[in-house]
Amino acid sequence: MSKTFFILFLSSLSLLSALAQREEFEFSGFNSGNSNGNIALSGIAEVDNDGILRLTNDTRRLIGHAFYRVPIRFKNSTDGYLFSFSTTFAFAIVPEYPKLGGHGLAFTIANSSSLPDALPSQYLGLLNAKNIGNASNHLFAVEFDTVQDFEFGDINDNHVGIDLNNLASNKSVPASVNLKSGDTTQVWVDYDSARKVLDVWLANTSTKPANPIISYAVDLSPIFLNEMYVGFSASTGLLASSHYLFGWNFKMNGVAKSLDLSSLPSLPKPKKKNYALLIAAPVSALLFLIAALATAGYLIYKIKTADVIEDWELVTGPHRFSYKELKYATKRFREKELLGQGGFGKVYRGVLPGTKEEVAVKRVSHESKQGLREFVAEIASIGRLRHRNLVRMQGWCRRRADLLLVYDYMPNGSLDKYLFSGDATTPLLPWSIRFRVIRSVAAALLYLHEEWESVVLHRDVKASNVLLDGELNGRLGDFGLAKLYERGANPSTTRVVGTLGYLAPELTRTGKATTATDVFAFGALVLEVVCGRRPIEPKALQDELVLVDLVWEKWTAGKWREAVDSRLAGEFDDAEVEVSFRVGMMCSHPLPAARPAMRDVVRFFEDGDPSGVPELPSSPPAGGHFYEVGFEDFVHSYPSSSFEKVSWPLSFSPNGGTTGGMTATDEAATPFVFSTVV
Ligand SMILES: *[C@@H]1O[C@H](CO)[C@@H](O)[C@H](O)[C@H]1NC(C)=O
Ligand SMILES: *[C@@H]1O[C@H](CO)[C@@H](O)[C@H](O)[C@H]1NC(C)=O
Ligand SMILES: *[C@@H]1O[C@H](CO)[C@@H](O)[C@H](O)[C@H]1NC(C)=O
Ligand SMILES: *[C@@H]1O[C@H](CO)[C@@H](O)[C@H](O)[C@H]1NC(C)=O
Ligand SMILES: *[C@@H]1O[C@H](CO)[C@@H](O)[C@H](O)[C@H]1NC(C)=O
Ligand SMILES: *[C@@H]1O[C@H](CO)[C@@H](O)[C@H](O)[C@H]1NC(C)=O
Ligand SMILES: CC(=O)N[C@H]1CO[C@H](CO)[C@@H](O)[C@@H]1O
Repeated sequence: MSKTFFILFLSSLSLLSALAQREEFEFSGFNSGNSNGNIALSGIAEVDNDGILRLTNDTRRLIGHAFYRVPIRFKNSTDGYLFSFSTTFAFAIVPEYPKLGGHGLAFTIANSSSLPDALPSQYLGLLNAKNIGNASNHLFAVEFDTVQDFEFGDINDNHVGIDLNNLASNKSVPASVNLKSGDTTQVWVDYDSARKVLDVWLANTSTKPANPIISYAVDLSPIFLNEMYVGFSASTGLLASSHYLFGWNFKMNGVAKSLDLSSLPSLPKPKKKNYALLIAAPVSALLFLIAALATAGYLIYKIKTADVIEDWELVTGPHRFSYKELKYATKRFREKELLGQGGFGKVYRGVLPGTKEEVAVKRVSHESKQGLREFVAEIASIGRLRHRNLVRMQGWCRRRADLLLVYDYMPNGSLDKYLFSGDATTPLLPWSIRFRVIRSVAAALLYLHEEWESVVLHRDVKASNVLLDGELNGRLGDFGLAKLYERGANPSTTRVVGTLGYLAPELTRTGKATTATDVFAFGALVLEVVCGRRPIEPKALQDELVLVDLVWEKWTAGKWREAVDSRLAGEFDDAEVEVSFRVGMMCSHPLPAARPAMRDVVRFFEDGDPSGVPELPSSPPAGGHFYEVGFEDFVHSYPSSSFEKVSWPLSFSPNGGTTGGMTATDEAATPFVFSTVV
């Protein structure tokens, strides 16, 4: 063989490989040996030592991008014909809170490998508010979205969507696996340019399922330029997840190879016992050990599954229920007994075996054993709170990571059902009852803040936490529970737990709940009850978005009657409504010091004289708005309370529908706990 020929042969080989590299690549893990510097990272994306590519961690409002460094030719430059392409990749989404994802990850093909103008949160690091839907974006994305964003018409909080120049998906379906599970998910995306069909498969295994979950007939030619960058984008918002990629294959004009999930790097799993030593041991010793282990294992099982009894619990005996008893009462936590579900857990109806008394049993899970233990210690005192306007906590039971709280059963459900359900079977609450409910909640808060032996903050005052008893008196439920969630597994972080619209502005900044933040939430509740509208109504016109602003406007224009719930048809007591408006506005003041104490609030209501309530300021305290700005960007993402269809904790869900995929309904299933690391 001549030397020249050999060199020619070599150079054509390298030419071929250069071509092939542009058209096909396979990464099993992303450490330098595998991806060889071919991945361009931007935002906070990084590759760790195990070769896992992390797009974002669980800090709020982050963006991470990872793109194949060189652009890929997608079109024949002669005739502009779009080629077929195929890709498969493996990812995992690990949310900060097990059930609340934030926000998601997208396989992306774009005219840029860094998307410099993109925003985090609901924009997924792909677009921004200005360029949404613009045909000059040339953006193709397959989104794996874990937040239901109403602005973009998301179908639920666990979906796969095809996005063309837009974040309102052109096609979307519920995901066939739980994207927030933290487990590795493999995705296959194929575009067949001859048939003009885009297919997407999804599985938590190495095997491609028989049927795609999306098969979408679409001509992608207008979206694609001749050369485009392929990669991934992920973002976090007020809620956050860590987004990981483990492997990625891509091929033009062919089918990308499936990934073998077992050969990819994986996230550290909780440690399992290592039995390797046992196998090496002599048979007799082995048998002996097995017997010993089995006994020990059984004992450990017995201990672990036993109800956890704290020392102090023995002292306050009567409040403790046995797990068995509650299991029997709720018919083994049967779905049929489910009253509702919220961010803190599910609520079941139960009938106590001895007394045949109806109770509501809330099942709370928490990631941190320590947090749970501390909280349980507090229940001992919270459980002693007694007031006619509080839902009585009868007792509790702790079993492993589960905490079961037993409350009085409230047959008439929660206040939000009456205010917003909009269905004909739910009676409209007349003004007299509304006023009574407001006053009872005020009395309950006064008791918690000032009348008990120590100050108890409620932290989550809102319509769905106000329950109605048989005589339609208001009773405040769920006191103190939010506190459990402010402590994460990591004690150095503070979380804000609450519901958007009821959260005082300083709370989102400082993360510190005070009596004034409870008062703020109470103010939002009062206005809500008077106006029959949620504190934040994303469906409303822009300037009617925030209820307190709307009321302020009507108030200063002297037209406050127009703000009263129109369904009352003018049947209300003028003085009572006026007092309620004044108190509601005062409590909603952006400055905590300007809000009244609950003692004053109760007095204003008792006097029933509008002139007894101090005059409101003549101009809105927060530059043109009553409510402080800065919330806009997540108002769109978390219209939490506005879509909350679940009356929780202790009430009937109006339609049996619950959040979190417990029952399949079309109802908007939005996380209604609004939480963040401050
Ligand atoms: C997440 O990444 C950001 C930016 O690199 C960093 O500031 C933050 O500390 C990280 N958060 C965690 C929880 O590691
Ligand atoms: C590009 O299009 C031209 C004209 O139709 C055709 O001759 C050529 O084979 C195409 N190239 C590829 C790579 O498909
Ligand atoms: C694609 O990006 C390049 C480089 O940023 C830019 O010059 C070009 O105008 C873009 N093309 C389109 C159609 O946006
Ligand atoms: C779309 O984007 C282009 C380029 O950024 C801009 O010139 C044009 O005005 C935008 N169109 C719309 C409707 O916003
Ligand atoms: C995708 O959806 C957007 C907005 O919903 C629409 O303007 C666009 O025409 C759709 N594209 C295709 C190819 O259907
Ligand atoms: C895979 O997903 C199915 C639901 O689609 C689930 O039942 C199963 O437990 C998952 N398997 C693993 C290993 O995560
Ligand atoms: C309005 C409403 O639902 N009222 C009910 C409240 O609960 C009592 C006792 O269960 C019922 O009799 C009422 O009809």
